[in-house]
Amino acid sequence: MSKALDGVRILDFTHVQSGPTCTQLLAWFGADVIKVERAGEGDATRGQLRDIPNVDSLYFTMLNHNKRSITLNTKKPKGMEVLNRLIKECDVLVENFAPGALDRMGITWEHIQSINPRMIVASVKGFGPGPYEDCKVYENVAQCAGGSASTSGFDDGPPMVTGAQIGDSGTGLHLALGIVAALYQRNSTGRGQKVLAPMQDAVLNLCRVKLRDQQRLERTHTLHEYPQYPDGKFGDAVPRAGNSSGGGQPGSILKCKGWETDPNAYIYFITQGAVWPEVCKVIGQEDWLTDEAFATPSARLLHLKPIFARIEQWTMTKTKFEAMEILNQHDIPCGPILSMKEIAEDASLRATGTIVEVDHPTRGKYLSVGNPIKMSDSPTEVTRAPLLGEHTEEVLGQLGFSAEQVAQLRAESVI
Ligand code: CAO
Repeated sequence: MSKALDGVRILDFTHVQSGPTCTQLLAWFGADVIKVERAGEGDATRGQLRDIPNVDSLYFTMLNHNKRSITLNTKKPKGMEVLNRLIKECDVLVENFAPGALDRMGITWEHIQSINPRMIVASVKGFGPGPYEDCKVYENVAQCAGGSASTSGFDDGPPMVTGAQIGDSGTGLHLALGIVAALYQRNSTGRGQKVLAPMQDAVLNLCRVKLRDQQRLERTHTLHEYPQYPDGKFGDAVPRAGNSSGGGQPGSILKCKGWETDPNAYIYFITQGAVWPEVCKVIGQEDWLTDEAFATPSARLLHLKPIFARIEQWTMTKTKFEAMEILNQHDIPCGPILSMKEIAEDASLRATGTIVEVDHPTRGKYLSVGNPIKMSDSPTEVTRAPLLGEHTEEVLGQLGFSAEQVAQLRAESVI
C-alpha cells in the first residue's frame, strides 16, 4: 500500500531527541529520511545511556526508525559539495543544532534558496526571538521555561518536571505538523519556507489551560477546582495543582488494594457530574444523593478532600483493575496508573502496533513505541534504526557519485 508522504525526501540534520522525533514520524508516514551524521561519532545519543557495550543505545534506536544514515563532514569543502547535491534533491531540511550552527556551516537560508527554492527548512530551537534565542536547550529547560514546571507538583513542594518529554518529543510533533503544512502550501506557491518550532513555545502550547487559569485567577482571585480551594491561599500566579483534574470534572489519584507494596497500585478517579449518583451507589454512600452539601457540583467543590477520602476507602478494597471493571460498568471515568512494565506487556498496545518489537543486527530484539497516529490508507511498518553510515554508498550512488568518487571521499575522511 502507498504511504501518505511517498516521494518526499527529507535531509535529516537532527540529533538527540526533539528533531529525530519529528523526522521519525515523517519516515513512518512514508518519507525517505536521510540522516546526516558526522563520521566516527554520529548522533551523540548512539553512545548515551548504553545498556550493551559498543552497541547503538536504545535512546538512539528508539528515535531513528525507518531512516537511512549517511556520514558526511560538512565542514570540508568536498563535504559541502555533497551536501549541496542533497539540498538540490531533497524537499525538506530538518535540523535542531544550537542557534547559529547551520549558518556557521555555511548553510544559510539564502544559500539553500539559491540551490533549491522549493526547499522547506525546518528547525527546532530552545527559544524563539528574544533574550534567550542564543541559548542551548534540553528537555527540562523547556519544561521550566514553558510553564509546565511551575504548574506541576504539589503545593508544598518545589516545581516539578514531568516524565513525558513534552519539550523534546512534544516540539518534534509540532515541527512535523509545520512541515506537512508547508509541503501542502508549496503545492500552490511553488516555494519552500522556514518552519520554526521553539521548545518553550511548544511546551506553552501544551500548557494552554494553565494560561487560561492565570487569567481566571487574576479576575476572580480563586480557582475552585484547585486543591488550594477552599482552605488554602492563592497567590498571584497559577499554583501547582497536585493530581487534581484540570477541567470542570474534579478528579484525583486514589490508592488501590496493594498500595503498601506496589508503587503503582493507584487509580485516577473522576467524579463527573453526570455520573455522581452512580459514584454514590458504587461506594455505598447513597445518603449523599439527598445531602445538600453533596447534591450539586459547586457544593461538592467545597468538600473534595472528604469526598475523595471516602471514595478511596472503597478503591482500597479493590485492585486497580477490579476497580476499573466495576467503574466502567457504571460509565464512571477512571484510569489505572500503569507502570512501564505493565505497558510493555500490554496486549492491545502490541496488537495496534503502538508497542512494537524490532530486530537489530547488533542489539537483537528490543521494544519500541511505534507510530501512535493510525491512518487507514497509510499504515506504518516500523523498521530498525540504521547503523552509522549504513547507507552512505547507497545514497551517494543515487546522487550520481561513482564508486571511485565515493572511495576518494572516504579516503579524504569526507564521509
Ligand atoms: N559535519 C560537520 N560538523 C557537524 C556535523 C557534520 N555532519 N554535524 C554537526 N556538526 C557540528 C555543528 O556544525 C556544530 O559545530 P559548531 O559548534 O562549530 O557550530 C557542532 O557539530 C555541534 O552542534 P550543537 O552545538 O548543536 O551540539 P551540542 O552537542 O553542543 O548541543 C544541543 C546540543 C541539543 C544543546 C543543541 O544542539 C541545541 O540547543 N539544539 C536546539 C534545541 C534542541 O533541539 N534541544 C533538544 C535536544 S534533545 O534533548
